[in-house]
Amino acid sequence: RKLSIIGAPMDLGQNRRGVDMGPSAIRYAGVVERLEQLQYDIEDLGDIHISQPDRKEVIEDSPLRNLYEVAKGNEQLAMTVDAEVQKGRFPLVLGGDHSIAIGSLAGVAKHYQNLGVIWYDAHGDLNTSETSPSGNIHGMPLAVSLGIGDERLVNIGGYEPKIKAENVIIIGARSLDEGEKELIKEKGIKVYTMHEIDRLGMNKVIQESINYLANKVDGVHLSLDLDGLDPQDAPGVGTPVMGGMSYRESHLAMEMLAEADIITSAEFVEVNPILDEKNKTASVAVGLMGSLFGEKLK
Ligand code: DIR
Ligand code: MN
Ligand code: MN
Ligand code: MN
Repeated sequence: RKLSIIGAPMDLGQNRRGVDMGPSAIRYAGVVERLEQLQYDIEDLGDIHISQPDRKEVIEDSPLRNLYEVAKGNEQLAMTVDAEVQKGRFPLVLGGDHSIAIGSLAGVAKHYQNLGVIWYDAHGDLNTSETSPSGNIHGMPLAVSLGIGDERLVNIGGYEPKIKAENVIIIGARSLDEGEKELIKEKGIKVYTMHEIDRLGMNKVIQESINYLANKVDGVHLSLDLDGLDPQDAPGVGTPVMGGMSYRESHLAMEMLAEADIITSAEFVEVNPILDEKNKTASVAVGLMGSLFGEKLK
């Protein structure tokens, strides 16, 4: 099994500095060593380049903060991810803020007819420039990947849409904006909010999710935002929301996905070491990767 690690040190999709150091924090927490123990052929490709906005020209002509730099970084990421998938390697992308899912999915989705997506997050990331309360692109990548939003983001990688609404599952939502709720209804997107997770339990939620995608998709991308976890377990994130999925619920989810052997690409995003407690959140991320890549099955 071949795995390529790609760092995406992006912090321009939101307004808290430090999440660009996420890839370093995750490497420092031992991601390569941890996954090497699982008999993976691992190549760490290092970080893609993110250009910084020109501070002399503060262009506020768009409700999308840092649109040009976010788009450029994601074009770069899409090319890198595409090349790894082409080589038959599993792309594991380390964020960076969640706007990098635009590039990951642009690189991956062209290799599939029906790519499934599991979006593990406190948020829906289904905003557009019209519905966004913040102008932050990290609140938009799922909408963009569905082909909804600014063309300069939607067309990254040279095609659209990347994914279909019926192949998406959101898990852990507890902070959805009005426009996001409308889009979920309109598109019939499958969502397990914290309410459903409390009622059904994570075991049932993941079983149902696997069944929902089975016979429908030819690959599944896992997009895991660390703020999906409860802030007690993952404090180093830019937009924490109380009442999240626990450390154990999250491990169970990863273990079940490993057992089902359905995940074909993944990203772990929003680790911000500046807001963290002694790199705890990066360590949690690495532990979850261990479970996702089959530690329990070994
Ligand atoms: C909010 C926050 N819905 C926004 N989104 C976040 O700005 O669009 N996504 N934090 O991860
Ligand atoms: Mn290709
Ligand atoms: Mn997110
Ligand atoms: Mn989030």
